[in-house]
Amino acid sequence: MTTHESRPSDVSRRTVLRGIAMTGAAGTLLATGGAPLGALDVHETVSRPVGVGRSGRVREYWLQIESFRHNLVPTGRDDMMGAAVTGSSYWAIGFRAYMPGWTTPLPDGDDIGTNSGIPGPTLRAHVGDTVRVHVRNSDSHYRWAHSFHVHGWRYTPDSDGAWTSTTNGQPGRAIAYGDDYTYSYTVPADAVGTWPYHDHAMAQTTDNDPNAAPVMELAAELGMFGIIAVTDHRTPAVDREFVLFFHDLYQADVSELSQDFDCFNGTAYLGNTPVFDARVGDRVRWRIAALGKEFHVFHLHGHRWSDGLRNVDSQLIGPSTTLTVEYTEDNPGAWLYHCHVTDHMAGGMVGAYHVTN
Ligand SMILES: [Cu+2]
Repeated sequence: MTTHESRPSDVSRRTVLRGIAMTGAAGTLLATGGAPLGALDVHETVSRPVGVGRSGRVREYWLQIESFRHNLVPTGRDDMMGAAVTGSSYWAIGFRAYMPGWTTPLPDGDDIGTNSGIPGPTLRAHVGDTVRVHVRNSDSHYRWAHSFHVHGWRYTPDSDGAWTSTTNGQPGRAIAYGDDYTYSYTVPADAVGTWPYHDHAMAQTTDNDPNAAPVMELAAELGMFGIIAVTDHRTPAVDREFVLFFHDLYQADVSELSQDFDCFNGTAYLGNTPVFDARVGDRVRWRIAALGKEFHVFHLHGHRWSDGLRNVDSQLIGPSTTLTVEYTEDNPGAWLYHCHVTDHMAGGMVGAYHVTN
């Protein structure tokens, strides 16, 4: 039995953004047929339902940090307000997944998601696994030092990836441009769930002004983040798994932007943000995370789920916290998901969710 974890329906748009020619209708799983099965442990998850993987494996991820031009609003339109949006392109930085040795980028897949860089690839592990993440810094635009810092997995200080002035020079805390580093983790039983990962190196500024104050985790604001999904033998199999990252960019930090943008997965405004699809009867899971300095409310129209204590249709999420939302789909229609903080809705945090019979 094969269970699809996700169907990134925004795949076509995202691949166009990356300038990589790929064919396939929106809503279909792209490129899994061409995936290098067996070359990477991570691809074994493709053919297996979520939550029934073998444990005790060594999983290897090869991530490259890359800088690239990125447009947060590729249509130039806000379909909620019916308004034009300009000034939404900037120099982004993101993590992309590669074949071993960083030879070639991995294709988009239902395990890692769209390998566009924002968010970075979804990293999956099973309780009992050992994970090694090889990170190469190819940030050719900014040429900043970067790091890779995870939540959820267990690590020693050598794999913390957190820079301070007093830890300067310690392994993995600030990988210089052109260098690489390998981080190692174990996945204990209490790691089951959804976690973020992100850059945690020194503060930076995008301005050349030497008096500009450096911004903590500016590289994460520019796109260096992603989601970690940890399962065990009790994790229910699902038919759809959606990854949704809440994040914000500020004109004060990125001067070429025309305004602040409140984003889902590197895009802002209805018509640009991811379109998620499901069918009635599907078991659905959303893995949701946030970074930055805002508190958000994940709200999904036409649906309710349990937060563990009560039934809800809205849940609060703040910097570095996550939500794992699960339900059985029972309500067909064209729905909205959005942040219920009104300023954030107006800044682009609105998307579409389509349920068919
Ligand atoms: Cu919000």
